[in-house]
Amino acid sequence: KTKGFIFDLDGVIVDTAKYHFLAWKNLANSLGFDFTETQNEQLKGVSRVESLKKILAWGNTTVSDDKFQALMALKNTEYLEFINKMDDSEILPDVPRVLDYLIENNQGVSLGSASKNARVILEKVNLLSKFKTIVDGNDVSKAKPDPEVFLNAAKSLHINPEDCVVFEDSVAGVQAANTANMISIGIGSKAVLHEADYIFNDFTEISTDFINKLINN
Ligand code: B16
Ligand code: MG
Repeated sequence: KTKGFIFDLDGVIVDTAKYHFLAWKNLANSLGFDFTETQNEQLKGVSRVESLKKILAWGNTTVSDDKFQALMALKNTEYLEFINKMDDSEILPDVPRVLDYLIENNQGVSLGSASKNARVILEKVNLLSKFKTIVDGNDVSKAKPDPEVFLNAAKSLHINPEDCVVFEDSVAGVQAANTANMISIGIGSKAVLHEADYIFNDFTEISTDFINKLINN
């Protein structure tokens, strides 16, 4: 049977979360405040606009619409400086093994990311060709935990949502997958991702047996 396997990007395929954090932190600092790594969890999987809204609220800061746009552009410029230095050494462990196994077994493989920079990142790490379809921040109007991104990915693969599996590192993304009626696989800590159907620290813990079960059940 052909199932759909939808991969989140940031935190699942590559650890760009650290670059988002650095760039947002610098932006907050330039506005005269700071935020913690615990607060940063709430930015994972969340769109650029929603991220900036949260950060400004943390700093009790309000800005005009023009300034808001300028701040987003500033953050993205700094973020892209980190992205431009990336190469395939930044792919998280065993991600290529799992991708290749799914492709060899004729499964539908799609990207479901909130990032508007998804394509450029996949190009930098040389994984663009592995994905049959890509749904990213340019294709959706509602941010995770809304299921739109994953439902669009299922549609792009011509596979029913119930036959899709989502790999996610964020709470918002796990919730989006659950709402979409997909199998949710959390990549990260059990304490954070407890709403997921299955949780692994990383892809090295995902066995061929486990993938076969997902394909065949
Ligand atoms: P950009 P994902 C998400 O990517 C990140 O987790 C989130 O922190 C970021 O704000 C969002 O992309 C938007 O990214 O500014 O590049 O459009 O985890 O959904 O792959
Ligand atoms: Mg993510």
